[in-house]
Amino acid sequence: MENWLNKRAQLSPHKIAVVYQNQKFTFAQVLQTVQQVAQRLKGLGLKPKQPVAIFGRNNLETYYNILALQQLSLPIVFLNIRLAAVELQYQVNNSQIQACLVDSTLENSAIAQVNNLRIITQQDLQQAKPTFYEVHDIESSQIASMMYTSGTTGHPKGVLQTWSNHWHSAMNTMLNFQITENDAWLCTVPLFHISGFSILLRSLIFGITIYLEPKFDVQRCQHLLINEPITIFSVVPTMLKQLLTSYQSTQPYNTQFRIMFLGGGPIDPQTLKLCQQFHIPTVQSYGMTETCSNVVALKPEDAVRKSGSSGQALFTNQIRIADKQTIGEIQLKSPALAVGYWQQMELYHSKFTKDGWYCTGDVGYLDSQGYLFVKGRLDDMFISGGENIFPNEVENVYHQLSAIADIVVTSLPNDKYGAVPIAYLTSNQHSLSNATLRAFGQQNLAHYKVPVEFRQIAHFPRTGSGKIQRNKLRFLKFKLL
Ligand code: S0N
Ligand code: AMP
Ligand code: MG
Ligand code: MG
Repeated sequence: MENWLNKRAQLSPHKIAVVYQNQKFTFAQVLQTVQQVAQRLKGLGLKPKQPVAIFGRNNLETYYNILALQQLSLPIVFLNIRLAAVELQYQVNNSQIQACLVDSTLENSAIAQVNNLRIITQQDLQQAKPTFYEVHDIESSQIASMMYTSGTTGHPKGVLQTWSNHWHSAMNTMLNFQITENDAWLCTVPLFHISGFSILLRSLIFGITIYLEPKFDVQRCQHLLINEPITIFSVVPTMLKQLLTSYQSTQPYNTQFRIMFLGGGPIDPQTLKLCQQFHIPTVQSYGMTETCSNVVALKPEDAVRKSGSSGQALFTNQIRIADKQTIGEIQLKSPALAVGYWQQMELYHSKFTKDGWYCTGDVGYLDSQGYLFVKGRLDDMFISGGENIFPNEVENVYHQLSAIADIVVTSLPNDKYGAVPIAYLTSNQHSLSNATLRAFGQQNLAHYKVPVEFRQIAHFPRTGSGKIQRNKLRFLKFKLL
């Protein structure tokens, strides 16, 4: 295949590719700028094939940097800008990136504390000598991007997403949503997550406009949805809920708006009901980094009739419940399924059944028409505002403190984020305080992973074999630190 941006700029040069802070750029203009950035990157001596990281907010710099790396056929490692320096250090070491492109708002953030990393700032780019490069065709089986995901054991793993994976994901999404060139997509979800990056790729493939926003600002989004010809908006539950709280006092959205595309975590029935009351066309979906965005989604026309369901497997995907149980682990097959974990192929293969189905770790059931209902997780992972939290990762950080004898992190329901982490701990020291424990967490973890409460208990309830009984924790008497 030809490079997607180059192809798109040939097919629809005058179409608006991106709108950012009211500035509009056509695909032809985007290509021109991206070529300049790519020439400068070439001038900085980037080597072929070795991955390069992006550390950026949703802004034009990040947008152009991503597309410029694609001009140079370099695999992109997307780093989550909320991570702490130690977490970034692991991913930087593990991914063997040759450099990291940092946007100008983040130069003094955690990324600056990472060792052995070649950082390329926007200023470095501006000072670089433009150098000729050749655009190569896209090889479908090549790695386009890599995004880290944690697990119940071990370190985060780099999910390897190929061009073919992204292509299939986009095609399935197009078939389901019947996307045409008249669509326009609001993107406030991070480009470093598949929720956001997939929008950028769809824009290239379908020739549609992205409204790119640096952060999720409720009033700003309402304004855009009312006044701009936006037709689709990707949201996680916390974003949808925040939109609903101010919806009644706003005008209705523009008449072309047709899909509030909801994914990234569980949603409560009350919120879906409110969407119906307000006539907000909310379409639930189920997907993950490993499947390069949604693999299962409702059809827009089913949104109300099948409210609560995440929908059917998209055209080239298959889902089943493990061992033909009524409710059990969700397993799937999809050409959008990532091809591995970076340098941990054995671990990746261990996630498949003997007959080749990918085990998601999620639990659900299918109704008689094949509609999926997601009910929970097999492990302790939970989601806060669209970000995954693996309790063991947080516990391991706190185990470094000798004052803590034992610690267990669990989720507490939260109106805004769906859930937030809290910790139960045992300690023989009196000096521990919420403030010091939170400060320690914030040094070592992304802030959304830091427990909001620390509950000191006398001892942990355990099974005969000594395993902590997590389900009994919430009934214990505790002292709030
Ligand atoms: C919820 C968001 C928007 C909050 O960000 P905001 O308001 O910009 O926060 P900040 O101003 O930076 O920080 C303020 C304080 O809030 C804390 N904080 C920030 N985020 C969270 C959070 N998630 N949970 C808890 N606390 C949070 C900060 O730490 C700060 O406090 P202090 O000062 O103490 O540091 C933001 O978190 C956000 O954008 N979330 C969404 C992320 C996302 O997109 N997740 C999806 C990942 N999954 C996938 O991509 C697969 C699913 C998928 O592809 C998909 C998903 C949705 C829709 C469509 C699809 C699709 O299939 O295409
Ligand atoms: P990530 O690893 O960040 O890509 O997050 C993917 C995870 O989000 C899935 O494995 C699920 O646990 C969760 N998730 C995604 N969609 C839904 C949904 N519709 N309902 C419940 N959980 C979901
Ligand atoms: Mg995951
Ligand atoms: Mg905020």
